[in-house]
Amino acid sequence: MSHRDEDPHRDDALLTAAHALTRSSRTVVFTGAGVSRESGIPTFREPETGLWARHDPMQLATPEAYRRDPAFVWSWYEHRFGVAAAAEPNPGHHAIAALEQLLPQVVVVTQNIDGLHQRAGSSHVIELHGTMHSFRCVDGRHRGFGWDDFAGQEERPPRCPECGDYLRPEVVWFGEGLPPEALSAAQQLSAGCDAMLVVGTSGVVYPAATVPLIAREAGATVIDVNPERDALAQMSDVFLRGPGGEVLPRLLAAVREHLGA
Ligand code: BJW
Repeated sequence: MSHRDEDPHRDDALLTAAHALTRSSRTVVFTGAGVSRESGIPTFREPETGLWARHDPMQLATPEAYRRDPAFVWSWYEHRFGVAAAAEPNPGHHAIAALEQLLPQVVVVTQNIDGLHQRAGSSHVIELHGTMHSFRCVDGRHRGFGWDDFAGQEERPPRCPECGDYLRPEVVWFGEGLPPEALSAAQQLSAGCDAMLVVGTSGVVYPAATVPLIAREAGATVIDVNPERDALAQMSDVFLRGPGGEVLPRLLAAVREHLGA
């Protein structure tokens, strides 16, 4: 397919994307922080508003940082989890969930930890960077604790109910491996999909960033939705410029129209 780089308000780019989706038997939706931006959750790398514009990732998102100052890192996550828990899925999340009702197989592969795809109704979600809803002790011997498991504790970070060591969120920090089953499922699905819808990621964090590259290499049609034209837009077949909460409902409507649904 020839490369498209067009305003989504011009019908041809949107229709090209909708046609690719309606022809697709296996579709992967690959998302990053941008898909949750319109829910009020900050992204990481955007100038001025991104989390890394105000905080040094090496002081907050590494196992070394947690060892050095667990109370500081915990308080930052507790704040972010509060913001995410109060947030609601936006029209972009809802449009992605609605695609499941229209296309034969849709799997969401997300780098986000906020759980908003699941709350919007997506039923098959692979979380590459973990989740804010689960905690483990620092050496990983005891896993799967929820907020209720330490609700009665005053100490921060809270202690593991099994071994008394500090708990930490089950998220993936820099230098840590991704959950192997999640990564391998994401890579296999990407290698076997017909279309990949990429939404709101800068595509600079590896190995997650290989997901659209694998799909592209395997011959899938890659559609990128982003307000900024970055490197992922360059390698995609169709670039729909704009925020996910605006572009995705329009894309959904075009898919519905094409299917007569
Ligand atoms: C909108 C929008 C709207 C705005 N609508 N869009 C190869 C090359 C180079 C480096 C490496 C490499 N391989 C590994 C590395 C090192 C490192 C890495 O990638 N570094 C690079 C950054 C240089 N990777 C790692 O360390 C990974 N681990 C690893 O490789 O381990 C090896 C190992 C193997 C085996 C055993 C042991 C070790 C781990 C990476 C973990 C990343 N973790 C974080 C934090 C997660 C927890 C938390 O949330 O706190 O994950 S960092 C952060 O970046 C977070 C995100 O998931 C991730 C990606 O960010 P994302 O989603 O792309 O956000 P942004 O802000 O970058 O972009 C937002 C986009 O949205 C922009 O494009 C906007 O324009 C757009 N947007 N509004 C749509 N409304």
